[in-house]
Amino acid sequence: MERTFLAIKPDGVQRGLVGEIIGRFEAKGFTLVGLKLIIANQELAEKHYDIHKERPFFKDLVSFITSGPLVAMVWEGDGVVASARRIIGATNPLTAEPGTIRGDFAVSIGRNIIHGSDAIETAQREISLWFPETELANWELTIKPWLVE
Ligand code: D4T
Repeated sequence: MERTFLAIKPDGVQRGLVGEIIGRFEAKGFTLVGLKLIIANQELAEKHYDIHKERPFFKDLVSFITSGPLVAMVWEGDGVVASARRIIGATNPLTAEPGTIRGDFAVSIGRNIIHGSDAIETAQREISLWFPETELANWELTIKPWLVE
Protein backbone atom coordinates (compact mmCIF):
# COMPACT_ATOMS: atom_id res chain seq x y z
CA MET A 1 0.00 0.00 0.00
CA GLU A 2 1.27 3.46 -0.95
CA ARG A 3 2.54 5.68 1.88
CA THR A 4 3.78 9.27 2.14
CA PHE A 5 5.73 11.27 4.69
CA LEU A 6 4.23 14.57 5.85
CA ALA A 7 5.62 16.99 8.42
CA ILE A 8 3.80 19.95 9.94
CA LYS A 9 6.74 22.33 10.23
CA PRO A 10 7.52 24.41 13.35
CA ASP A 11 5.48 27.36 11.99
CA GLY A 12 2.39 25.16 11.59
CA VAL A 13 2.79 23.85 15.14
CA GLN A 14 3.34 27.33 16.62
CA ARG A 15 0.30 28.67 14.77
CA GLY A 16 -1.96 26.00 16.23
CA LEU A 17 -2.77 24.36 12.90
CA VAL A 18 -1.95 20.75 13.84
CA GLY A 19 -5.57 19.66 14.37
CA GLU A 20 -6.82 21.47 11.26
CA ILE A 21 -4.14 19.89 9.05
CA ILE A 22 -4.51 16.35 10.39
CA GLY A 23 -8.28 16.76 10.01
CA ARG A 24 -7.97 17.45 6.30
CA PHE A 25 -6.16 14.17 5.60
CA GLU A 26 -8.53 12.23 7.89
CA ALA A 27 -11.59 13.74 6.23
CA LYS A 28 -10.21 12.93 2.78
CA GLY A 29 -10.10 9.24 3.70
CA PHE A 30 -6.39 8.47 4.07
CA THR A 31 -5.09 6.33 6.94
CA LEU A 32 -2.70 7.66 9.57
CA VAL A 33 -0.04 5.01 10.24
CA GLY A 34 2.67 7.05 12.01
CA LEU A 35 2.58 10.19 14.15
CA LYS A 36 5.01 11.95 16.49
CA LEU A 37 5.95 15.43 17.68
CA ILE A 38 9.71 15.92 17.72
CA ILE A 39 12.39 18.58 17.57
CA ALA A 40 14.60 17.44 14.70
CA ASN A 41 18.34 17.64 15.24
CA GLN A 42 20.78 19.13 12.73
CA GLU A 43 21.81 15.75 11.31
CA LEU A 44 18.24 14.59 10.66
CA ALA A 45 17.29 17.93 9.10
CA GLU A 46 20.34 17.96 6.84
CA LYS A 47 19.66 14.40 5.70
CA HIS A 48 16.01 15.21 5.04
CA TYR A 49 16.89 18.25 2.90
CA ASP A 50 20.05 16.69 1.40
CA ILE A 51 18.79 17.35 -2.14
CA HIS A 52 18.90 21.10 -1.41
CA LYS A 53 22.38 21.18 0.18
CA GLU A 54 23.90 23.35 -2.56
CA ARG A 55 20.98 25.80 -2.65
CA PRO A 56 21.40 29.30 -1.12
CA PHE A 57 18.44 28.77 1.24
CA PHE A 58 19.74 25.47 2.68
CA LYS A 59 21.23 26.90 5.88
CA ASP A 60 18.11 28.92 6.76
CA LEU A 61 15.90 25.96 5.88
CA VAL A 62 17.76 23.60 8.24
CA SER A 63 17.86 26.19 11.00
CA PHE A 64 14.11 26.82 10.62
CA ILE A 65 13.13 23.14 10.56
CA THR A 66 15.16 22.47 13.73
CA SER A 67 13.90 25.62 15.52
CA GLY A 68 10.99 23.97 17.34
CA PRO A 69 8.74 20.95 17.44
CA LEU A 70 7.34 19.55 14.21
CA VAL A 71 4.71 16.87 13.71
CA ALA A 72 6.02 13.99 11.61
CA MET A 73 3.43 11.71 10.02
CA VAL A 74 3.04 8.79 7.68
CA TRP A 75 -0.24 8.51 5.77
CA GLU A 76 -1.40 5.57 3.68
CA GLY A 77 -3.78 5.10 0.76
CA ASP A 78 -3.93 4.58 -2.99
CA GLY A 79 -2.42 7.62 -4.69
CA VAL A 80 -1.63 9.31 -1.37
CA VAL A 81 1.75 10.77 -2.45
CA ALA A 82 0.39 12.89 -5.32
CA SER A 83 -2.93 13.60 -3.63
CA ALA A 84 -1.24 14.92 -0.47
CA ARG A 85 0.87 17.27 -2.60
CA ARG A 86 -2.35 18.66 -4.12
CA ILE A 87 -3.96 19.05 -0.68
CA ILE A 88 -0.80 20.89 0.47
CA GLY A 89 -0.57 23.21 -2.56
CA ALA A 90 2.30 24.94 -4.39
CA THR A 91 5.65 25.51 -2.62
CA ASN A 92 5.13 29.30 -2.75
CA PRO A 93 2.00 29.95 -0.66
CA LEU A 94 1.20 33.11 -2.63
CA THR A 95 0.60 31.02 -5.74
CA ALA A 96 -0.96 28.05 -3.91
CA GLU A 97 -4.65 27.65 -4.75
CA PRO A 98 -7.24 28.64 -2.16
CA GLY A 99 -8.53 25.45 -0.57
CA THR A 100 -5.03 24.02 -0.26
CA ILE A 101 -3.25 24.13 3.10
CA ARG A 102 -0.60 26.60 1.95
CA GLY A 103 -3.19 28.57 -0.07
CA ASP A 104 -5.40 28.96 3.00
CA PHE A 105 -2.86 29.52 5.77
CA ALA A 106 0.50 30.86 4.51
CA VAL A 107 2.11 33.82 2.72
CA SER A 108 5.83 33.02 2.60
CA ILE A 109 7.91 30.27 0.97
CA GLY A 110 10.16 30.05 4.03
CA ARG A 111 7.10 29.58 6.30
CA ASN A 112 4.97 27.25 4.22
CA ILE A 113 3.64 25.16 7.14
CA ILE A 114 3.92 21.61 5.85
CA HIS A 115 6.20 19.26 3.96
CA GLY A 116 5.01 16.39 1.78
CA SER A 117 7.07 13.80 -0.12
CA ASP A 118 7.21 14.62 -3.84
CA ALA A 119 7.36 11.04 -5.24
CA ILE A 120 6.90 7.43 -4.13
CA GLU A 121 10.68 6.79 -3.95
CA THR A 122 11.22 10.01 -1.97
CA ALA A 123 8.45 8.94 0.40
CA GLN A 124 10.14 5.59 1.04
CA ARG A 125 13.45 7.32 1.79
CA GLU A 126 11.86 9.93 4.07
CA ILE A 127 9.70 7.42 5.97
CA SER A 128 12.73 5.27 6.79
CA LEU A 129 14.69 8.38 7.79
CA TRP A 130 12.06 9.63 10.26
CA PHE A 131 10.36 6.45 11.48
CA PRO A 132 11.73 3.08 12.59
CA GLU A 133 9.42 0.26 11.44
CA THR A 134 8.29 -0.30 15.06
CA GLU A 135 6.71 3.18 15.13
CA LEU A 136 4.44 2.47 12.16
CA ALA A 137 1.07 0.79 12.67
CA ASN A 138 -0.24 -1.70 10.15
CA TRP A 139 -4.01 -1.43 10.44
CA GLU A 140 -7.12 -0.97 8.35
CA LEU A 141 -9.93 1.56 8.72
CA THR A 142 -13.15 -0.28 9.60
CA ILE A 143 -15.03 2.14 7.35
CA LYS A 144 -12.83 1.25 4.35
CA PRO A 145 -15.72 -0.28 2.34
CA TRP A 146 -17.39 3.15 2.55
CA LEU A 147 -14.28 4.85 1.19
CA VAL A 148 -12.96 2.45 -1.44
CA GLU A 149 -15.08 0.54 -3.95
P1 D4T B 1 8.86 20.77 1.09
O1 D4T B 1 10.04 19.92 0.69
O2 D4T B 1 9.09 21.55 2.34
O3 D4T B 1 7.59 19.98 1.10
O4 D4T B 1 8.63 21.81 -0.01
P2 D4T B 1 8.37 21.56 -1.54
O5 D4T B 1 8.65 20.14 -1.92
O6 D4T B 1 7.02 22.11 -1.87
O7 D4T B 1 9.46 22.50 -2.15
P3 D4T B 1 11.02 22.30 -2.31
O8 D4T B 1 11.41 20.88 -2.03
O9 D4T B 1 11.39 22.92 -3.61
O10 D4T B 1 11.60 23.22 -1.15
C1 D4T B 1 11.95 22.71 0.11
C2 D4T B 1 11.70 23.78 1.16
O11 D4T B 1 12.61 24.86 1.00
C3 D4T B 1 11.96 26.08 1.21
N1 D4T B 1 12.38 26.99 0.15
C4 D4T B 1 12.30 26.56 -1.13
C5 D4T B 1 12.86 28.22 0.49
O12 D4T B 1 12.92 28.59 1.69
N2 D4T B 1 13.26 29.07 -0.51
C6 D4T B 1 13.18 28.69 -1.82
O13 D4T B 1 13.58 29.49 -2.71
C7 D4T B 1 12.70 27.39 -2.16
C8 D4T B 1 12.60 26.94 -3.60
C9 D4T B 1 10.53 25.75 1.17
C10 D4T B 1 10.38 24.44 1.08
